[in-house]
Amino acid sequence: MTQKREKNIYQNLSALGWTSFFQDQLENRHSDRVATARVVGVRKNSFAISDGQTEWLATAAGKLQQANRRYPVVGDWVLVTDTVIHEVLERKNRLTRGAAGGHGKLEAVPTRQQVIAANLDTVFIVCGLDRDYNLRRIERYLTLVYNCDLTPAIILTKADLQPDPEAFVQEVETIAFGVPVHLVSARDATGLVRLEETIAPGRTITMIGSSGAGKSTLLNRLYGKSVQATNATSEKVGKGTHTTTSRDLIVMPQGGMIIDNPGIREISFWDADKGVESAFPEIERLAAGCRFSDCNHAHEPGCRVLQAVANGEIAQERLDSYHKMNRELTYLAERQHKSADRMEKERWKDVALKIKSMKKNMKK
Ligand SMILES: Nc1nc2c(ncn2[C@@H]2O[C@H](COP(=O)(O)OP(=O)(O)OP(=O)(O)O)[C@@H](O)[C@H]2O)c(=O)[nH]1
Ligand SMILES: [Mg+2]
Ligand SMILES: [Zn+2]
Repeated sequence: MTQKREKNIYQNLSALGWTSFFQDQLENRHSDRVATARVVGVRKNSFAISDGQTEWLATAAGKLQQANRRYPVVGDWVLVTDTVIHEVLERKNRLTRGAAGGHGKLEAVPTRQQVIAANLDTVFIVCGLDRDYNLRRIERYLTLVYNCDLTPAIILTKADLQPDPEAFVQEVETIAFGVPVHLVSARDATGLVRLEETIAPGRTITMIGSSGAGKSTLLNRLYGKSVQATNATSEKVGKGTHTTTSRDLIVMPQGGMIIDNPGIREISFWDADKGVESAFPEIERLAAGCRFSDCNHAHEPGCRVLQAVANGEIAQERLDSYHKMNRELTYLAERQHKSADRMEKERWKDVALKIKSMKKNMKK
């Protein structure tokens, strides 16, 4: 490849978020036949991929189905030959959730992970200021995002539906320490200019939230024309039908990228990396003042957290939510640990059987 052509290619890629983190993974692996592209759409059996100039459809090589291989998700950087993806580069980060779980019950823990999107700079937690608005749900989304070690921003949309939308911002700020809260409307353009400033070139945002929250409408509004289908909230369930059914990465005219996702029904966790600690910093801070260092803030004497609930510094619902998510994550970690243990045991059983049969064969 000529140096000039190579330079052009990487300029196009960097507009799509390509950085040295990915470039370094290509060391000593140069081949003219292999192209680098980003997954910008996930369809049933194929992927839309882009190199910043052209977009085309590709399929994943069969070997990527193996359990120990990364399977492409939206936002991934991949190596392709023509229309076959044969490698997914290491991810800078990823947003995951538990899949195939039950309905929020402890015993129905998710059994596998679902990677929603990869290589993200910010996660927009989108919440409509209609029936969608729910402080506890926002807390749960925050915990999900922090569990994946990602950076959240809260987008309160449909501001036009409320006579005093600022009151919602204030309430959300009491549970979202240091997290930017944006009040927007796709109807009357409230807050759009400020929100646009966060869509910087080369940066990737992903939007999560309930179905009908207004994610796609907001994206269209920011884009300046309709690029994603939207739909009226379903009257029957009040939660909206799933209008967006695939995950798409849209390159915005502002230069950044936004990934639109289908609405989430059940917010199940999978990764468990300090999510609760980060989502409930004020409780963690107070806990340092409890008499016992292993205080559970349930009924222990000298508990600073319970004292804060009693005198109104912290809402009882907030503490309940803290306890609930902690229990869930502990249970999840135990389950994951157990299944890892079981897999290890099965692997050794396999090895032992092989040795046994080898010995038998040697005796023959
Ligand atoms: N009044 C008002 N309605 C809005 C606003 N944004 C979205 N809506 C309406 O909310 C409904 C749902 O919007 P969508 O953008 O399709 O919601 P979504 O979050 O993409 O939903 P899924 O794709 O199912 O996850 C539509 O009827 C929109 O017109 C807003 O700012 N104000
Ligand atoms: Mg949508
Ligand atoms: Zn305590």
